[in-house]
Amino acid sequence: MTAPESNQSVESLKDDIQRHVALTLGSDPFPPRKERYYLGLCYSVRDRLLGQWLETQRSYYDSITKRVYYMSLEFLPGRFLMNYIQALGMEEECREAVRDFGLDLDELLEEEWNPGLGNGGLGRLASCYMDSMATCKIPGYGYGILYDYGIFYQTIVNGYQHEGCDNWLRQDSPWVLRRGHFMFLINFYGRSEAYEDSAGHERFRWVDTESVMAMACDIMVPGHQNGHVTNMRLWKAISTRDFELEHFNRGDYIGAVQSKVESENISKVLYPNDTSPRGKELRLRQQYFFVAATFQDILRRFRKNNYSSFDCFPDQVAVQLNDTHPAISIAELMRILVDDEALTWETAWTICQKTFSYTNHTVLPEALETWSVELIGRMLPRHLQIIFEINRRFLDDVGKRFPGRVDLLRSLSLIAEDDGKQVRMAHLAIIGSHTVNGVAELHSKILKARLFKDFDNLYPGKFTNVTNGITPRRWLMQANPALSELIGSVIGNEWIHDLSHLSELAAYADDPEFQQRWQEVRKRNKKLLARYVLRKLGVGINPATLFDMHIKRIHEYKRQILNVLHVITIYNRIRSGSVAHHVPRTLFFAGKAAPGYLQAKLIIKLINAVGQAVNGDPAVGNELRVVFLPNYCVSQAEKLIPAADLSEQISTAGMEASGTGNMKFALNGALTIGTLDGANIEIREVVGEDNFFLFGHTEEDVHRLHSGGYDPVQIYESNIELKKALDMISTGFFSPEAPSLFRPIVDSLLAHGDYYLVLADYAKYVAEQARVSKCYEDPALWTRMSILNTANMGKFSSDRAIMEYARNIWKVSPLT
Ligand code: Z15
Repeated sequence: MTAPESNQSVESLKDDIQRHVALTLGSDPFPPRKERYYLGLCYSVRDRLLGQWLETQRSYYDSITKRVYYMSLEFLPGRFLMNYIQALGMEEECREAVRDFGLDLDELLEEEWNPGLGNGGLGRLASCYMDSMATCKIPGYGYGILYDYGIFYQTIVNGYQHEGCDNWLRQDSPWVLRRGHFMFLINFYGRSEAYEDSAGHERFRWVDTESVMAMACDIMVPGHQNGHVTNMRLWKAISTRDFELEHFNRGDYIGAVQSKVESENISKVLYPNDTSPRGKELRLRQQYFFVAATFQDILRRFRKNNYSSFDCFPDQVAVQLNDTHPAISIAELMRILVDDEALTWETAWTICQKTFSYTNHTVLPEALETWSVELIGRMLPRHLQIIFEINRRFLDDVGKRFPGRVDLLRSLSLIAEDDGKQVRMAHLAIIGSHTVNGVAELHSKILKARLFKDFDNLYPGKFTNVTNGITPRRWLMQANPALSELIGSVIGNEWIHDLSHLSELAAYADDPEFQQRWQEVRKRNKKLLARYVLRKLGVGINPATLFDMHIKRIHEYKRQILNVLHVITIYNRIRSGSVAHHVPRTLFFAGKAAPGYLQAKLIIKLINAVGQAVNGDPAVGNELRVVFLPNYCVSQAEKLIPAADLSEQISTAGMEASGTGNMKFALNGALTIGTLDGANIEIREVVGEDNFFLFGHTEEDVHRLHSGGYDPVQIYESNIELKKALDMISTGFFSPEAPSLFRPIVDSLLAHGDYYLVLADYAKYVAEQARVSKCYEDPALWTRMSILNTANMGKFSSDRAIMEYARNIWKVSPLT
């Protein structure tokens, strides 16, 4: 595949770019203009992948193999162009081709808008998994929604987050292939009607529905230089003709257009809440819309192979539910099999359980999805009936196995009765699946021991773990070319498709010459980032300082506040001249807050206010700088992570299911300061205790403290530095114009019990940060630790994770 073919030459590439500029864009190729040539290059690269894509898709049909359907309401692929170029192995050719036109490839790449079709970790994980499915040649597809508006565009105005529209399709994307002929009808509302079939059996049908069409839009996901191109199919809502006609017939033209617009709203916008569903009707409509469209596509492919019976459906189809967002799939497949295909309930249920598997991504109680019975009953009346029937049979069974255990029935039921009747989507996903997995060892343990304990007792063996992973193609090769080259120069390039090869680097950890080259690369990355920050924010930062990064969604459980308290503490020490082992630091914060999450938005304001005070204080000089980078996204992460010295992974133990940013940092040679939470634990295990900065209460401690006896006020009273920092926040030191502005933050810590145990971990955190500084003062030690982090991160490749899913859950093997 890497053999130079004729269309891989620089000359053919140049011809194609100019041809596309002229004949696809209808633009004069002279003089070469950046935006036009960027698109010309996109189309030329796309041409070279399309053939491989068609061939891959054809090979699936020829071999009639079992396929995986990765269903996710979110994908965060990041920019495509470089990913496609490197997958084709054409980076040098592309550089040269555009250089001959007087252009710079790296500048062209910056023209591309990030497709923000996800919120954070969950969406990015889905994209890493697509990359690995393609690279490992696991036959399958990603399914989701093509939102017109992705995650909002964040700006910071006067220290506050402002949300803007992310109209990413404003310019037609060359990567989205619209399949206007692939349309499925999707129904909503109406009612379920009983009738008698010809054999005299009572059956049900869904009637008087409103409908909308789902149009397929495809995006290619190439494997790394293996000729395999996986498809990501995203649905877009298009109004139905019938729907319009009804109004037109009544002479109601405006009404017709209005209802058309309304139905197309389904795929209009991504909900911006990471880990906190809001129970909005349109969101449920999105979920069912994409589920119903995907199942019509799955059935279309299944039928094409002329199977005589549905019994072999699970031998052809594995459906992975990325969180509970697509969990209504279980009721949909039951409806199809029972109502449309006339299978018995028992047969249909067996097929369902053999088809689905479910990944849980959180144990935060507020994140567990429920939908009111009222809403489901109105929007999906037949599905509600099916859910009730699933529940009835399930509870019957539990009742027989555990007679008299009413408590058990209540805790396991699909229906929660506490605050109005609610359907618990996680329970539906668990009982409708053959396997349920958590995303890191600790997380999976918590699922079994706490959150879903009764289910685990009921179905021993159903719960399992697949620790998350990240793709080394994007997160090392593409994001960090300098480090990749250095690594390649000593151990070759096998690591790109087998990350365990990085372990060969360990032999060089103490080699002074290698250490020096390692430091040079890291220094260069830091300079590049400094230049970017200067360009974007007009703020000058010093690459000689320790780059300390806390970049992720803003959420109380991720404890950005703990970091801020440390910053204020250092600030106070500098001002009072009592700095022990201080190393000049630059603190980077980045991340979005859900627009309705007021506390998180106030945290952003506080970070910026502290930054303003610190950066503007002449007493601080170059000792400490705080920057908040607006609009964190995949391509910003690619710039930040390779320049980090220190990675902040400081969530309250037990609350971060896995984290994947933690893996990206360690892979790029940053050291982690972190709690025993999520995948941090496994990262520390492989990189070694000596190469990780650990602090804080354990998950068991947290559990105990939450059961009673925790007194944050007592900690506040007894720690002078902590008290001082909190008093400064609450009395307006950082907000002189509005002294009580940050009171809600201090109140959550002191008056409302400090649920996230910030105060409980403060002292240990500050002490461990001092150890960080001390290590940083010894470059040979730090560099050794850094190299050993990269060297030992092989386990965290998403290739490893995907192969575990394939072998243990999906039962599919790679194509040969
Ligand atoms: C999300 O990004 C995550 C969990 C969720 O329940 C939702 Cl709705 C969104 C994250 C976890 O917080 C993070 O720990 C994990 O690494 C990531 O999913 C991928 O599993």
